[in-house]
Amino acid sequence: MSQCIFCQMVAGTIKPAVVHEDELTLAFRDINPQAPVHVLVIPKAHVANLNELPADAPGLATALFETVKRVAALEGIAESGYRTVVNCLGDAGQAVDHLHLHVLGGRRLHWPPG
Ligand code: D5M
Repeated sequence: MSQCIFCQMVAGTIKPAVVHEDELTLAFRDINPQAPVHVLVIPKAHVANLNELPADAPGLATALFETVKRVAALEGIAESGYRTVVNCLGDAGQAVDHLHLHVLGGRRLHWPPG
């Protein structure tokens, strides 16, 4: 079995609080929310980080952003505004080595991030 915790969610052996699922992507609530809405959007296929997103699979990037938009609508933050963040590798503090897009909203977000 994969050691990757997000792959185990895709496989169903770990059950997150799912917000949306489709053929290519899964969206679930972050276990350590930093805002009233904090959802992670991942590709179902294992991609370690943004650098590894295959250039020959442009549909996957589109699918990820379509899921971000869907999550924002489902969570009621599409009109008020939200932020999408991808942490890539060490200096960004990437903690889980499976590409994930954070969707944050439901409060006024500060800029720049830390
Ligand atoms: O963010 C990794 C994020 O993954 C972090 O915000 C916590 C979240 N996380 C870790 N384990 C879980 C589980 N089991 N359920 C839900 N969310 C989880 P990064 O950008 O890598 O720093």
